[in-house]
Amino acid sequence: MRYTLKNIAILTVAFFLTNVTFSTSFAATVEVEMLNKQDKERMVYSQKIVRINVGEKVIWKATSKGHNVEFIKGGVPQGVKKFKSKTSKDADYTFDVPGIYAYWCTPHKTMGMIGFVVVGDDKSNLEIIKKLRFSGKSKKLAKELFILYKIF
Ligand SMILES: [Cu+2]
Repeated sequence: MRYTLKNIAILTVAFFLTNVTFSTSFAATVEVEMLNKQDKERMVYSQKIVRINVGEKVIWKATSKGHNVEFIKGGVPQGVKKFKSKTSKDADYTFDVPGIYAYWCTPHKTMGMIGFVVVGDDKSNLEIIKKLRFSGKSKKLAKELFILYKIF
């Protein structure tokens, strides 16, 4: 191919189109805020259920202090190592294993500060997730989320 101006223009456009496709399909990152208050709720993640593709990342912003993210024991796909972030610090996690991940904020796990990440639309660990023991306010909330969002 000759390096005419027209060919260079075509190559440039092709290059940008490829990059755009890549960034939309692989580089998605979801941001969740850790908050003391959102509307009428106290001690809450800004999004309770996040759906992402395999390999995508969630960032939890420490917008309010005193919160963290801890994967619930038995509440993640098999083979996933435990994860517990530092209180009052931003945290991030890249989800390479498909399935449902249940997590809570360690200090507020009985106050309804729970969240779920569904990776790759894989619900194969659904029955295990349903059997997780939540207590206090989180018990009712988990049940409501299961019904409201119909993912479980
Ligand atoms: Cu908290």
